[in-house]
Amino acid sequence: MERTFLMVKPDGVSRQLIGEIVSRFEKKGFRLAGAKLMQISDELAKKHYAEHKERPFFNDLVAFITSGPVFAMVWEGENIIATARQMMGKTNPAEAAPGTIRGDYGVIVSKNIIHGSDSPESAKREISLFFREDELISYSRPADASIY
Ligand code: RTP
Ligand code: MG
Repeated sequence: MERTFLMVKPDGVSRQLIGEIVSRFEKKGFRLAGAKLMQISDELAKKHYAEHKERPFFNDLVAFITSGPVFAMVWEGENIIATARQMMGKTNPAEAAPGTIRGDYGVIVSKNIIHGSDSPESAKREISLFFREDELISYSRPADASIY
């Protein structure tokens, strides 16, 4: 089963959206494999966003993601990496469709509520940055028989 890394950013935690966001993925039919509220260190933030290190907004991005607690999660399900990105909506909430998380709750690009892995390679890398293997649980639920 495919896994992805999702994270409610400090603005989403502050806006009290953890439950709403978890609920959307749960209702969709995806399965939570691991989760934790955590304060990201400067070092972890720079690793996580390494692909953006030459961008003008990199320092602001690192400062923002370390500015308060985040809710880090691993979810699993068929085609979850691409589907979760669709559920999140476009990077800039101003362009994100209504019905998506960013479209419904975000206003500006630097405070866009949620992070999600953008490819299988990113998912693998990000999951291992944030979680130890023994923090992730594989299990099945009665509902899985109705979802698949
Ligand atoms: P994320 O990595 O957070 O899930 O977001 P994403 O894939 O949709 O967007 P990405 O291109 O990876 O950008 C990472 C985060 O950088 C911030 N950003 N700011 N000021 C700007 O022009 C700008 N552009 C991007 C956003 O918060 C974005 O989520
Ligand atoms: Mg990204």
